[in-house]
Amino acid sequence: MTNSSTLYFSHAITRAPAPTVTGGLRAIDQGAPDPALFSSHHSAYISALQATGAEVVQLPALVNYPDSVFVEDTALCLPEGAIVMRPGAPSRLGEAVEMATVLPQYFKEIRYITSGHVEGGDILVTSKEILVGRSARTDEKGVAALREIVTDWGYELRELQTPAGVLHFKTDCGLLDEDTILSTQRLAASGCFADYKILHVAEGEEACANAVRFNDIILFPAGFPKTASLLRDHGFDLVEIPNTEAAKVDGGMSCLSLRFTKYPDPDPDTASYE
Ligand code: CIR
Repeated sequence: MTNSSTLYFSHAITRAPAPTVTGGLRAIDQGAPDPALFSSHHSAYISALQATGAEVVQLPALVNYPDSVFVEDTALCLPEGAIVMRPGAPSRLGEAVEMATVLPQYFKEIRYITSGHVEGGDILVTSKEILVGRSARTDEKGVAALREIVTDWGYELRELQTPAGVLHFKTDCGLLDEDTILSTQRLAASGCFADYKILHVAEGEEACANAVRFNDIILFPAGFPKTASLLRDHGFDLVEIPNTEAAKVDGGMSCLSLRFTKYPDPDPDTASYE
């Protein structure tokens, strides 16, 4: 196993879907998710993470926060430390506060976005840079605050635009390996991935772009056969997870976890994960 912090992880944090997920935010109402079915999909997701050898932290449901199963939006996890986000959706601000109480067990340094708004779904970390899409949830001030922190840690941050009407930058893309990004046509057409190899999701299968590389597998939503075949033809090991319920509240594979490596050594520059 290589030591790439963008592909390989020792840990993931998840949170059980609350029964109140039925009231989760959504752009278009396609009916409420079924909480029991959502829980069974969530269990399949956790099992897939665990099967890679990772330790999965399973936080309890937060009934006061209907969208709290989508933990990705609350923090950005990097080898240097964790950054607590400031979600642009007012109903989700408290989720970040809750996550801030958990992160110190896993990170030696915690920083906070204290002005503007950023949601983790708008951030794609690659081996070269951190891409951040401005969106209805992530604004100029928030990106500036994030830039200050990650620049301090030695990263390049590139600010982009999430396509109009798309919830998050990563709604439309996902990292497959060091150099390859799965993207919708509408996002890739902006030229934002010119330095990467791009695999396009099949026409009509835009909803599967939010796939996640986690150790040697790609977590991929079930029901998108053309794109699944394309990825398998390129040698990727897909684990298909049912996602019908999360999709009703605009959630996908990346949203359901925070992924990181917990370094036994307090200095991430000298620590390694095999
Ligand atoms: C929301 O609108 O905030 C939630 N219903 C869905 C969040 C999905 N999160 C993500 O893409 N990172």
